[in-house]
Amino acid sequence: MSASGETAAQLLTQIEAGIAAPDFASFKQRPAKALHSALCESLSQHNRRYYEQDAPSIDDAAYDRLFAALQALEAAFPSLAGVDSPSQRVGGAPLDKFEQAQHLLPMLSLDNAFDADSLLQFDKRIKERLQKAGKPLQPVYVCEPKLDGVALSLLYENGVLQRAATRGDGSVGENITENARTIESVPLQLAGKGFPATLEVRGEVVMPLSAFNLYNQRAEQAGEKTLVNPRNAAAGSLRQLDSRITAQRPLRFFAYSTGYIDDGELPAQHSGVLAALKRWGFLVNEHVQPAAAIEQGIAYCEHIQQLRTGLDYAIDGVVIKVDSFEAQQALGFVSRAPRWAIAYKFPAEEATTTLLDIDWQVGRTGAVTPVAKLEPVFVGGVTVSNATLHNADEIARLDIAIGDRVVIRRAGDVIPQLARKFEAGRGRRKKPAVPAHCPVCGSSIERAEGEAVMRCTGGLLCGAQLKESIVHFASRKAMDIDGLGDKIVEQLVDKGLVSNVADLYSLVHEEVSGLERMADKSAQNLLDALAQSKQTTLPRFLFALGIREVGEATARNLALHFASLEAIYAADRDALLAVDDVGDIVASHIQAFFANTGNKRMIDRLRKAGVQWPALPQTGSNGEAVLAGQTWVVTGKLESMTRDEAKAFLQAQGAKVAGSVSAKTSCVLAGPGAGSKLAKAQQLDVEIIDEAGFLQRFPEASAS
Ligand code: JCF
Repeated sequence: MSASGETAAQLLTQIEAGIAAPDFASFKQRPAKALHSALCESLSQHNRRYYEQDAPSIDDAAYDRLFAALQALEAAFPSLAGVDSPSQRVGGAPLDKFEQAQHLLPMLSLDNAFDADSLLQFDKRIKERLQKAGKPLQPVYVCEPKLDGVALSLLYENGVLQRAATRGDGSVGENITENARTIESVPLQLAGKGFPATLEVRGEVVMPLSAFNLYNQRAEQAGEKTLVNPRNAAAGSLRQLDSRITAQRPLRFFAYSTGYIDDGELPAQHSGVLAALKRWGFLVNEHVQPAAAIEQGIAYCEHIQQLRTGLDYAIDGVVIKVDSFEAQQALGFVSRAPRWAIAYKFPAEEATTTLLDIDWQVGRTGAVTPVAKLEPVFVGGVTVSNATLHNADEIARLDIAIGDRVVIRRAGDVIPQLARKFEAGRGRRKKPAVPAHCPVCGSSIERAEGEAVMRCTGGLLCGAQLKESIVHFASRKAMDIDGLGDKIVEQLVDKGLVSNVADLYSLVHEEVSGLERMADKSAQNLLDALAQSKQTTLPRFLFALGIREVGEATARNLALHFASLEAIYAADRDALLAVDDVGDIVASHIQAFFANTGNKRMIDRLRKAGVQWPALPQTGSNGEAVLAGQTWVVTGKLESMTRDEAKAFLQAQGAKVAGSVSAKTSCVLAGPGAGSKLAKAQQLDVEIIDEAGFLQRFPEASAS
């Protein structure tokens, strides 16, 4: 009962109707708590009705009244706001960028199986290994639908959500905590008891199909941008710098496993962990089932495939795991994929349509690739009007001609493929001609002996190669120039404003604002983004250069190995081959790139324009990273960098960074507010260093 004698339910109805504006300050604790629960429950229900069922039962004004009441109640009783409340999920001020987040245990990937036979082999391998390890031979499996969304790792300390991170490369992801907080099925505070003090929870974020369809229907009516497919919708929503936008996207988090834990225990089986996760407040997929033998697992795959079209979320297969953690441990890993789990992928969906034409597209490195232009056809959840044909040999192999009926195949997120000819067109069939000259710049096309790829010899004089290389240069993992997408690049090149990436940095306001669909404000934003991008890192810069076969990982290895661009210039073939990931072919591409005077001039111009990066740490005289073999723990608040930045720096020096202190810890970097970890370090007599001491020892840390 409240101060005025109403029950929570009655009060709620009155607030919703706008006839009661209670003075919460006069409430006692108990009725306040009861009303708080009722408000939370009601707001969640209305969210679901609005976003997923398209059946709102109240208008926006009534919803706003309920929300305002919740906020006022929490202002009067701040202790209520700490628990799982919709008020904690509205999103906050936009971020400039996402910080890096180091996973305490790597996020795993899964090996794939495409048929029952591969599942039988999986089972056989497991039994053989278990036998060698002296473990019971008949493993129990756990099967679950494989959600087609975005992987997320949640870190809880003492039951409170500390951080949410995307998978990234499996070791380091992006810190998207503010966005994850807006997802109702992400507990801000764990329920129940018995969870480890430190707990990483892994799972998948999806946008329910009903919510996705509804979102697009509403966006279309409002003349706004629609979302491409539910997976992209989930990924795009999680990557918003403005969490208030994420808060308006109907996302759902399903937990499927744990990562690092400390100070606590988990059940001895995967199925037990899933049950525990449910008790702690997570959604766990309702179709999870044990299988006493692999044959049951295979039957499960067929069963789920039947269910697939009736589900309200996208799935692309089934995950089968060994239930016992003891057996999992005995089985171990091959690189990042566990031997104790496998992803059965559903067969690709196919559809028949007509081949209208063949286009030849020129990529960043000059590769000329045929693309089939198709009569639009709906397959695998999207409408497809282009399909890749890989190369000219593929056209011959498929024996296709314009006007033929062809089968299109699309699996998951991959580019649609032209699988085979279904039926030849009538009359004299027009066989596609293979061009001898670049369709964009007219330069001759070369095809190396024994290679399938045809290449335009125009280099950066070819408009297509130039455009693609600028788009690559500006891309998120390269120079990260926000707002420099393909439409803008197209205009910049076509107008002759940019004929080299270095030209980007001499663009002026009038030139940019003169482009189509470029308001004054966006022009300034682009110039600001260009200016900002000048402060970069060596790995990003190397990747941005677009050297053939030098992807993000190779660029990072090169940077860490040589520590400076000058050292890479100076490296001979053997020196290059000593880098992880660099083989003969990559080494040749790197040497050819830096031997080219045009490339050198471009790099000089970029550096003159102010493109720079902090010096990288030198490796020790033995060539090993300075902190190789050490384990560090970072805790408390830091001033000159975030904890994640400190962790990334330590890792770049070769240290392992752990989430908890043990006797094996080499050193603890502790800022103000460090709690139990600091105490434990003192107790174990582990070296402790404060931020000032850390910066004295590693002055370069504050710049990285
Ligand atoms: O649903 C998924 N996409 C999914 C991915 C489910 C799982 O149980 C997974 C996973 C990726 C890795 N388990 C692992 C170990």
